[in-house]
Order: sequence, then structure tokens, then C-alpha cells
Amino acid sequence: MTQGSANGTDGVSKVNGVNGTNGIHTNGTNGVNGTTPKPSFGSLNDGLDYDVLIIGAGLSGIYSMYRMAQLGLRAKILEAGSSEGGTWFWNRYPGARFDSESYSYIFSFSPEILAEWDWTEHFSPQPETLKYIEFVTRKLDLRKHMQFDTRIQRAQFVQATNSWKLTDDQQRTYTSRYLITAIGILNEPTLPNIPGVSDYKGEAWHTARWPQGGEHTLAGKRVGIIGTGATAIQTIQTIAPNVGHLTVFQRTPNWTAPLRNDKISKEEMEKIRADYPDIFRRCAESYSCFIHVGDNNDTVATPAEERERHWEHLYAQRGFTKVLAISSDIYTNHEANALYSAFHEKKIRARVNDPEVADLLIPTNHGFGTRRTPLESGYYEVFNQDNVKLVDIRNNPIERITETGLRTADQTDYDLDVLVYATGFDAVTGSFNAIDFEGIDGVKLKDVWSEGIQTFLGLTVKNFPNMFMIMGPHQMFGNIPRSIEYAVQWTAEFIEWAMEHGVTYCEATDEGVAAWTEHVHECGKGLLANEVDSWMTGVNKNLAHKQKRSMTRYNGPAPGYRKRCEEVKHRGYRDFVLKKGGEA
Ligand code: NA7
Repeated sequence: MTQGSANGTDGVSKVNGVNGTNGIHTNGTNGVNGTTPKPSFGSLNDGLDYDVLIIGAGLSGIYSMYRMAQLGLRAKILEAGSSEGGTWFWNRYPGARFDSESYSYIFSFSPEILAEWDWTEHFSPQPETLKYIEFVTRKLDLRKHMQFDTRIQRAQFVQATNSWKLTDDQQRTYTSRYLITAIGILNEPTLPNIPGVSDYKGEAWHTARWPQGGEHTLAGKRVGIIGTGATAIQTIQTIAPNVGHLTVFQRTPNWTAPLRNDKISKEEMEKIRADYPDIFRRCAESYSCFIHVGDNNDTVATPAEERERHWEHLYAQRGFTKVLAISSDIYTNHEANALYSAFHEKKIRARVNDPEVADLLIPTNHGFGTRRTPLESGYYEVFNQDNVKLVDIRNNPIERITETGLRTADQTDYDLDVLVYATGFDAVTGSFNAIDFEGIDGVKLKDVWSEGIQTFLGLTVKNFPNMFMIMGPHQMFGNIPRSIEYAVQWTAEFIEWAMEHGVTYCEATDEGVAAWTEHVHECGKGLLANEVDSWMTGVNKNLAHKQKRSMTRYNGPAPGYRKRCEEVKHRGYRDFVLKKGGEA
């Protein structure tokens, strides 16, 4: 879709009296200085419990709530967990940490929080990140707006009142004019579809539901772990030194490269703090909002020696440098990608003593960077330890989980004290499928997306009026807090505008959805990552319903994404069907 075709939806929307009103506010704090009267919905939402309901108290929900409170709205967060944090509340497995620089992967909107919070490591471990989130919540005084242990089961759009009705697992109901979903993209853990999962009598933990302090009980134990994705890699390298024996069951090896984490001294933190404006500017300008920026060099045409020298330099740097600061053709050109994969293959071989084990650890069915590339700290060296065994379950699959461990196809039994499932998530749409979303005329979101995701701006869905998705499908998955801040800001600006204009109904159009979905697919063309099965392309082989590869994320440049969303705002939201007051 081009910008032109987005404009082509002009005049399609039914806009009752709001057409042509160009009163777009870009200042989210409108009215706070006391000079402008604060907009309000007046009595329009009187029959409803809230103006806005937010599902989820992770980063998306927290910032949404902050903005709704700033607007003076009656808003509430409903959260399934017993505290705030979202991803960083649930994922407490050993070694869980950012693999983006702490100081670029956080909220940027509050100078006060940036001034007061100190990071102690370049890549924050989960406990510190959770503390940060708790600090933000306290600082912004948001806990009073959060209701925990509330798992929403059903979200129904009530046409008679143009409002949302949510029902939780205790059959309590909540109503609101607008609904913000802040339910994350990796929120529904999946167990493997291997027979016997419920037969196992020992301790069995999914990494996303790791028991408090579980790692302290692993000393001397026989531990097995299924999976070698980002989560498994962090878990394996952390527990391997402490367990009695570790068996890693690997179906598909992933490319991974050194994280090179380090402590941050007080002096260094002050330098980072002074650098914040530049850090966030660089993120805002870059393709996927990270501080690392690639180049457009021709990898294949570059002399081999020069290429290697450059890659060696990147390899020695922290974080995603070796994933993102490379030439963009590595992500689009098979030959360029093969060269870079070969460079990483050499690195792995140099670190793993047994060549047969190294063979197993080197991916053969996808190139470097074409799946989400985890970063590691001593992962490969783990496989040189006497107490660690790598089992290839691609050629010798797990036949079943038994009472005492598991059995592979060659009839080898592995007896285990603890079995760890690092088997990932029903990603992206899974968070939505876990709730029965029902829109106009009983349309189910699950059905709408069953043949492929369709959205408008990744923020809204046709037939689901007044619902805004923060980190919904078709949004940027790169530097997630950057994407969250933008999506929340856009949504808050719309709701503020809706208040000013008495708009009580906002729905995406067929034309808008078709054009946006086409644009998302267009952006994804030519990317090698979209030729590969992974959670990012919507594939999870553990689900009963078979999932085809799909375009789950926005693959174009972030500045382009934002530009398109801004255009919709500046057109007075005319791309939507809008209704005022009590209009049917
Ligand atoms: P991932 O990246 O989806 O990894 C899941 C791993 O589990 C992966 O190695 C899978 O192998 C393996 N798996 C899943 N099901 C099975 C079965 N049935 N049998 C054997 N092996 C299986 O999830 P993560 O939690 O590691 O990471 C998700 C994201 O969270 C990550 O990218 C970060 O952004 C945070 P497969 O590759 O499917 O052969």
C-alpha cells in the first residue's frame, strides 16, 4: 500500500459531524497547565463503569494508564498476575535478562524517572527490570488504578451502548467506552505436543512459569531442558554450572552470538544519563528503534578480508551490534547471508571442543539473523562441560514423556529430577485467542484472524470498534518499549480528541484494513526471515490447530510506520468510521 492508497480511504468513512474538524491535539498534556479547559466526555459515559479499561499491567498497560490518568479519565487496569510487570513479572527463569541495552529498552517519556533510576548492568537481569517497573508504578502512583488476579475471559462489544463489557474468570463484569489491550506478544506459554506430558512425576516447569527460587533447588539434580530458543539459551548457560547433570534436547539449533554484558559504574551511569536524548533520538531514527544502525554496503562485492575485519570488530562489541549494525543485504540476499552465517559458524566451531557437538549446534535450516537472534554469555562453552549432554531430537525425536523423564525414538530413556519446558509461546495472536473477543454482530476475533491477521495500523480491527491494541499484530516488534510508547501516545491522542469531539465510536473500515494489511505484506517481501518458521512468522507447531506462516509484525522502517499513523491523525481520523454521542 502506498501513502496514496491510504489517502484513498477518504470519504469512505461514515463521519457524523466530525468530518473536517481539524482539532488534532499533539500535546498529550493538554489542560494540565490550567490554561486550556480540560476536555471530558461529560455525561456521555455515565452509564458505564469506566471511560477506558486496560487489560494488562506490563509496560504497555502501565504507560496507557499513566496517559489515561493524565487525561483525567476514569480508567482501570485489569491484570491476571498478582502484581505489575507483565513479561518481566512472569518470566523469572534463571538468567532472564534484556539482550538490548538497558538504557535504550525502557520508558523515555519521563525525564524524572530517567534522572532517578540507575541501571547497574548494560543488559538488565529480570529482577532489576521488575524493580524498575515497580519503581515506575510507584513514582507515577498508578497502583491504585490496578486490579490484580483478574484474568479476563471475555471481551464483548455491546452495540446498544457502543461500549465494551469485560468478564473475568470469576464472572465479574466491567464496562467502558474504550478498551486498550496491553496483553503482550509472548504471553501464552505452550507445552510440547509430545504424548505423556501429564504422566511425568518429577518437577516440571515451563520457563515462563518458573517457581520462585526454583533454581536454588537444582544443585546436584538431573535436569532436562526441551528447547534451544532465546529463553533456553539464557537458562542453560545459567544453570549448567550448578546442576548435577543437564541434558539439552534440541530440535532446531539457533544462531546466537556474545552479549558481552558488563556492570555499569556510577560514573558510567552519569554519562549514559547525559546521553539519553541522543540514545532516544538514535532509536527514533533507526529502522527498528535500536541504537545499532546497519549500512547498505554490498556484502558479496566487499573484499573478503575487509568484510571479515569489519565483522570481527562487530563481534567484539556489546549487544545486538553483530545483529543490527551489519549490511542490510544480509537480511535479504541469500548469498550475503550465507557469508555471514559462515563467519558465525567458524566462531562456534572455535568455542566447542567436540566437532560433532559443534555440528549439532550450527543451524542448517536457516541463516544468521533470520529468526529472532538470541545473545549468549558462555552458551557454547557449556557444551564442553562433562555434566552437559546435547541430544539431537530432530533426527531422534522424543517419543514420549514418561513418569521418570522421557524416551527418545531410539528407545533411550532419560531419567530426570526436573524437566524444564523452554518451549516458547503461542506468540502474538495467542494473547488475543486466550480471551473471547466478540465484536459487532457476534464476530469473533479468532475467526477474523484465522485466515491471516488483518488490522488497520496494527492498532485497530474492523468490527471491533473502540478497541486499541498496544503491541498488537502488525506493529513493530523491534525495540518493544519504543513501539509501546508510540502506540500508547497515538491512542491517548485519539482518546483525547474523541473527548473533545464527543466521539463515542471509532471503527476501522474494510478499505483501511485491506490497504494496511497489503502494506504490511508489501514491507515483508524479500526478507529472508519471512521464509523461515519461527514465533515471529506465527508458527508454533505445538498448537492443535496448524498455523501457517503469517505476517505477524510490521517489517517496514519504524519512521515510516509512525509517519503513516501520524497521517491518519492529521486527517482528523477520517480513515475511521466515527460516531458522536449516542448515535446508533
Ligand atoms: P522460542 O524461540 O519459540 O523457542 C522455543 C524452543 O522450544 C525452540 O527451540 C523449539 O524448537 C523448542 N520446541 C518447542 N516445541 C517443541 C517440541 N514439541 N519438541 C521439541 N522442541 C520444541 O521460545 P523462547 O521462549 O525461547 O523465546 C521466545 C521469545 O521470548 C524470544 O525470542 C525473546 O524475544 C523472548 P523449534 O525451533 O520449534 O524446532
